Order: sequence, then structure tokens, then C-alpha cells
Amino acid sequence: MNNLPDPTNGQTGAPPASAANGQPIFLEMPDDDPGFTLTIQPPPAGHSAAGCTTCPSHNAAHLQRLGVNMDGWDYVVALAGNPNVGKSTVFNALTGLRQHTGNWPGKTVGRAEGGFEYGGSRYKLVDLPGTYSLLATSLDEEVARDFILFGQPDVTLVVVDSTRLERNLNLVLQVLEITDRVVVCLNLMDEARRHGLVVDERRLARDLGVPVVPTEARQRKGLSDLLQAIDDVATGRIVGKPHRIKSEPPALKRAVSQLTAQIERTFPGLPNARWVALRLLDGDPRIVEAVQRGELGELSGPGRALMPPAEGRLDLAAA
Ligand SMILES: Nc1nc2c(ncn2[C@@H]2O[C@H](COP(=O)(O)OP(=O)(O)OP(=O)(O)O)[C@@H](O)[C@H]2O)c(=O)[nH]1
Ligand SMILES: [Mg+2]
Repeated sequence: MNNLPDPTNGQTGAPPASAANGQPIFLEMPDDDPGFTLTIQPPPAGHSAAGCTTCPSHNAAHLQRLGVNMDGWDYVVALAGNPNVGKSTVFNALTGLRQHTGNWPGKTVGRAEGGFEYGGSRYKLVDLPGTYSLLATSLDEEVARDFILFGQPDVTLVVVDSTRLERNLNLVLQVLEITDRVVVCLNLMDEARRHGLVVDERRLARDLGVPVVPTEARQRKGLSDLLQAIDDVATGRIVGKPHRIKSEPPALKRAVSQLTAQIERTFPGLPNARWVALRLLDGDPRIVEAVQRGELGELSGPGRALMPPAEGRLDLAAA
């Protein structure tokens, strides 16, 4: 059961989808504008790398290495967002007193971890450092990025400031490049209202391809819808179909597609080969290292060797 002391639901957004005999739900978002297609859809057959959209997606071994023990927990939710958007407020509201703090292993970056129960599942919630991007140009960004990439959380909850959407959506789009298991928490809606801003959360959800839930975390509003959306994504009732940028220049497009194909051959089942290709082309040293050390090989399936398979080493120069 939901352990929220005082779940409040004062939002105007569409009611969250709920389970229908355990089957994925077809999210209908009718709209007058025929130019927009639905972007949240049930998975095509064999969609997920693991072949199972209802199974937990997290990588327990990697999470252990990142200092997060999943014994006794069903799902892990990463809490990401720009600095000062209300992440800790959301975290505290969802976990109450069931939390503890510490540092990330080997890092001076602080971490809060807590839990809640919802829909009969036990959720571990991990508060990531506030970041504007996931390009790993700072220790905070590296911690957040590594957690999402290597921990493969069942849901990444991205908290955004509704009054500064343009800046905040940058991080959302970067997270969506890595994972489709995302819920956007449109926080500070009271502030948006105070500034006369109206945010069309249904349209945003459709354009991004993942659930968007308006909240006022300090006033504990919208949290029930937020929990439902987290549960829907974690259990596979809603499968996101994220917006991904497709308008690259032809040369880049070619390079990305060649390298993506090579990565997929080398690390079959890797859930985010395109994102890895983009980062490799950008010369991201941490991702180059992850390829060379075989961490990506581990991500592509349980029990894979630490080193990438000898027959499939990546030829970065060719791309
Ligand atoms: N008005 C309003 N204030 C909020 C809301 N949510 C959080 N706040 C306030 O916003 C401020 C920042 O909240 P935090 O939860 O500390 O934000 P954070 O994202 O954890 O910040 P960092 O950890 O520093 O990145 C606090 O003063 C909160 O009380 C909200 O929905 N409405
Ligand atoms: Mg915080």
C-alpha cells in the first residue's frame, strides 16, 4: 500500500492510467490537433532488451557497485533534476522518515536513499545530485549519469521547474536519450500559476513521449498521480516512446548509425547503443573507458565477461 501520510490530489492533469488485467495500457490522448501522434504506446513485441517490459529493468550488480543494495526491494527509482527544483522536497514527501544519507562510493558527493511502498511493490528512491546536463563535466554530473546509465533504474523521475521549462527540458531530453523509463515531475506549478504561466502537461507528455505529472511538492499536491505514474512505468503498464532528436546533419547521422550498429553487434542487448554512439563521437572519456573496460558488455546481459568480446572490438576511427 501507499505509505504516504497525506496523499493529496489537487491537480488538473489527466487521470493516470491504471492496470487492466495486468496488460499494458494504451494511452489515449485525444486532441484536436491531427498533426501530433501519440508518443506513449504499448511496446511492440520483443521491444525490450530483456524481452520483458513488466520485469524490473535495474542492474542489481551495477547498483551494488554504486553502493545501492536492492535486497528486499522490487524497483529502484532515480530522482534527477536541475539544482533547486524541489528534488529533495519530492524525495522527503515520498519517503517520509524512511531514508538515510551517505556518500557515493569513493566520491565526496552526498546521497540520500529512501523507500516507499506502492501498489504492493517496494520502491527504493535514490536522490541524485542536481545537474543541468549528463555530459559528465563535473563530479555531480558523472554520478548522476553513471547511475542512470549503469544502474539502469526501473524509473528515472526527472523533477523540473515549471517556471523554467526551457532550461530544464535540456536535462529531460538527455535522460530520454539513455532510457525510456522516465516520468517527468512538473514541479513548482504554484509558482508557474503565480507568474501567469500555463503549462499544457498533456501536450508535453505527448511531445516527450513519457508521462508528465504536475505537482506542488511543498504543498504535497500531485503526489498520488506521481506515485501512480512511477508504478505504471516500473511495472510496464506504460511504456514510454521518447522523443529523440532525428535532425542531425547527414554526416553525423551516418556516423551515428554506423557506430550504433557496431555497438549493437559488439554488445548485443545494450539498451542505449545510440546514446553511447553519440557520446563516443563526442569523445566522452568516461564512455570510452566504459567500452574499453567492458562495463558496457556487462550492461548488455547478465553474466557477460568484464572485457568486451575479442571478435567485436569497436573501431572508433571507422565511424
Ligand atoms: N512554491 C514551491 N516551492 C517549492 C516546491 N517544491 C519545493 N519547493 C521549495 O523549493 C526550494 C528548493 O527545494 P529542494 O527540494 O531543496 O530542491 P532540490 O532540487 O533538492 O535542490 P538541490 O538539492 O540544491 O539541487 C525549497 O525552498 C522548497 O521548499 C513547490 O512545489 N512550490
Ligand atoms: Mg536536494
